[in-house]
Amino acid sequence: MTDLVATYYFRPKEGVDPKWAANAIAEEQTTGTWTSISTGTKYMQYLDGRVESLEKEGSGYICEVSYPADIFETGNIPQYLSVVAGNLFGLSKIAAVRLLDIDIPKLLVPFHGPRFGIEGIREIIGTTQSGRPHVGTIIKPKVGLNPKDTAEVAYQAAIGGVDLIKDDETLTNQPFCLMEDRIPRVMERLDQVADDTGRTVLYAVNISTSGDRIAERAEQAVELGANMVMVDAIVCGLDAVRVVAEDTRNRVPIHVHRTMHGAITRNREHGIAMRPYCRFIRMLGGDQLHTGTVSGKMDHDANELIKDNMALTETFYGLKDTFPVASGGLHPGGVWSELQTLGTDLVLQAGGGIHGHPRGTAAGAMAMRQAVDAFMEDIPLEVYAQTHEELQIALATWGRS
Ligand code: RUB
Repeated sequence: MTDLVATYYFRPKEGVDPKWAANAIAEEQTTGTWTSISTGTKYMQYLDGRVESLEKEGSGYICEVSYPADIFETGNIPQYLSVVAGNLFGLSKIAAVRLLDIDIPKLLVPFHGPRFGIEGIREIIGTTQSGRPHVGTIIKPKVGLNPKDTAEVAYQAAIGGVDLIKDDETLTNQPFCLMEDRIPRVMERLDQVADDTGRTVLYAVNISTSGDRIAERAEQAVELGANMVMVDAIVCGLDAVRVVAEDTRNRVPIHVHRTMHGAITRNREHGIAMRPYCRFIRMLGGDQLHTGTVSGKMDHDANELIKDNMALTETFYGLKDTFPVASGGLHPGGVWSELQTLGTDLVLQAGGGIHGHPRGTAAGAMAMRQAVDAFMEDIPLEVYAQTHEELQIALATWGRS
């Protein structure tokens, strides 16, 4: 296969022929425009987009459009996006259009993918044998803690049993919590946990910033001791993931958050589904990626989510897997549904669902781990909770979801 095939859902406006609409997408994104032009030559025809299929779907249609590999500048992700997800969203005769998926040929994937992947991260945490899901937390409140208090919250979560601690998306390097102070303090407390328990806990430092500074910021974070970095791939631009992944000074896994994605992915008829993002972020080198929960606070479609996670883990040109992260309103009472639906190669990440535990952060982390243990031992949550107080309190506080 040398073409990139993009699958779109679209709904034409009343009276508009769906075949015309599908062709309009293929032409707008390749060699055509709204009228015939005198500047076209026969040579450009090899760059034409083609409608490969068109089928009715609900109140709209699904079409596959193939784009010849030659239209792409190999490795230029902004340019890839301009072709498969460019002007088409604004065509006035098409009421709604959503990019559902992309099938990308190998020659357009000159990337190394995740450096660590699921396997590499499991090795760091020590869960290769058990294969248990990882538990993570987002420091809460999102912003407002100083470096010392951030480190204390991180310590409590780590001692309670989380595998991963991360900054929230709006915390970067503000004066009230500078990286140069925050990172050493958090890492010192995590080292203490390692000394006391023998467990390594990752700290994903949010290095999201302007494109010309992000590699330097990743390096700074790693020099200060960070053992993971976090990139907000949508607000930074997807290519930021590649910049950090390919920087040889960055030797730590990359946690990819997707703040702002709801503006693009949420509408089932218009925008871009999460699937193409999963494929892009995996090839660009994201070691972990938020894809959503089935029980949490964010809108989701379980069928899409299952396949999104598959896109991160199925065979793909020899690249390593990306670890899917379930996050957003997660708490111990939701753990069972997450694992039953999404499997155990999953990072279960809870902010409020840990720090909101009536007995505090450490107890919240313990409750999350107990919920995971219950699932892994196939003991119903309520039964397991009878002998695990932290879980019992969590279930009494938030119930099951
Ligand atoms: C979760 C949180 C994350 C969201 C993002 O906090 O702050 O940023 O999970 O979700 P809490 P997604 O656990 O308190 O809800 O990446 O799925 O959009």
